[in-house]
Amino acid sequence: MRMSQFFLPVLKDTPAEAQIVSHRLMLRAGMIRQAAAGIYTWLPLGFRVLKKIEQIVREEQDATGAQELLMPTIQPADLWHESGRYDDYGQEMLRITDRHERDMLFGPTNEELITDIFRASVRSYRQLPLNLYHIQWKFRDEVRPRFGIMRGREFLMKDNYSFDLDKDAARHSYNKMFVAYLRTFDRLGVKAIPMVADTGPIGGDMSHEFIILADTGESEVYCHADYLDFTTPDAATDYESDLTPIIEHWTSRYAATDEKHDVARFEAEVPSDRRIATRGIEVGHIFYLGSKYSEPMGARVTGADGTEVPVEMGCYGIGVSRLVGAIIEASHDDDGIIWPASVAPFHVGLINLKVGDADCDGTVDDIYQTLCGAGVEVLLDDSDGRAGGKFATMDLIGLPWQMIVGPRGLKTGVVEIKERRTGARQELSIEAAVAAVIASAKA
Ligand code: 5CA
Repeated sequence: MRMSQFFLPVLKDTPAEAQIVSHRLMLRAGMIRQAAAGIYTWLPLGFRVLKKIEQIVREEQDATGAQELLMPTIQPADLWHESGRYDDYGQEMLRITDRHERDMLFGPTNEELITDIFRASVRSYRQLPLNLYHIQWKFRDEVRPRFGIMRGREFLMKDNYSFDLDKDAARHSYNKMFVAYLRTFDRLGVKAIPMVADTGPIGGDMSHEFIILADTGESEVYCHADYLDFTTPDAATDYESDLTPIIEHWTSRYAATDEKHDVARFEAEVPSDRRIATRGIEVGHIFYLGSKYSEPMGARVTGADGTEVPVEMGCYGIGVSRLVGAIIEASHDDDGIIWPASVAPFHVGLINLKVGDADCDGTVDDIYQTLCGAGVEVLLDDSDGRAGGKFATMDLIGLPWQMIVGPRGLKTGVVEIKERRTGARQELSIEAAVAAVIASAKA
């Protein structure tokens, strides 16, 4: 992509309304634009990151055997009367009346709709286990939308729903998602710690929140420092095998959110130099629901012995749009964002220091073609600006690599590459620089 053609409305000044660094950087880097409180447009740079995150989330869901579908954003109120949540949900629910005076709502979550889909076609234990998910916009009319997309009113969520015949099978489905979440967050380049959590308006009697530690997080959290060094289950994990040992390991130390915090246990179980008491960002939340929805909504299945029972359910959410902000909170410096390679909007920023100079233009064009041909995503700064401004913009938008081509270097056949994360710079021949960037993109 050539910057001259790319819609990248970066801001020079720090927007006054943004209280936390990720919100400031997203506005400054031209990733989002507010449409109304808690409602945002995703501009091209931000949208590329959102799509990358979504794709990693999808791949790790699919690896468990879960199937993707797409439910609508607008739901009929009738289903929510059946579960009893229409009245319980309160003012967070955006209620809509259509032209026929029918009560509708913009979905804040999808337990009712998925249970309705399930009960319409599944009757027998032979059709279980079943695991369905979608990645869809939600609306919650939050009292205090804040921190940009971090606590939005409209936000993108991956929500998965599991259906099993009995508690043991439901526990296995829960464990699968637990492992998939560890893998997902690891691939996104962040450390998310599973913590015992409160179930809130979703319900059920067991849940874990996946929390990224950050001072700017909204939740108060307490955990053992050992979690920071735990190893993530690898890609070869067999989801049909017994996952209990992995879950036992990952729940072997104290980790709880504020609502579930037990000071006495924390002090007894965690040595004082290993205690982490800080704030965190909730990027995922998994729930064992039991029959909370299947019972009132009549989602029943017949077991092998012919008896009919309400299906055992679980639900599993990931805040896809929140993750964009959470990753920035975890990975930035004074100059801007530092994207983990897996979610970076482009892999390399190619800077032409002297647009109009035949040698620079020709070399930059050749490098651009070679990198694109090798499947590397390149943002080519072909603008006519000053070098300082170009460097500042590249640092701000945080691509993992920069390749800088200027007339002075070209006299001796060299260009410079810079790794954004470390700031390390190297002068290399054009071929070596191109090879290094291609190798880093394949790593
Ligand atoms: N139905 C369940 C999961 S399938 C559910 O709705 N769970 S939740 O309420 O915990 O939300 C799931 C995830 O969505 C949260 O962990 C969080 O990462 C994200 N999320 C929740 N509210 C917001 C919000 N207002 N803005 C951005 N992300 C949010």
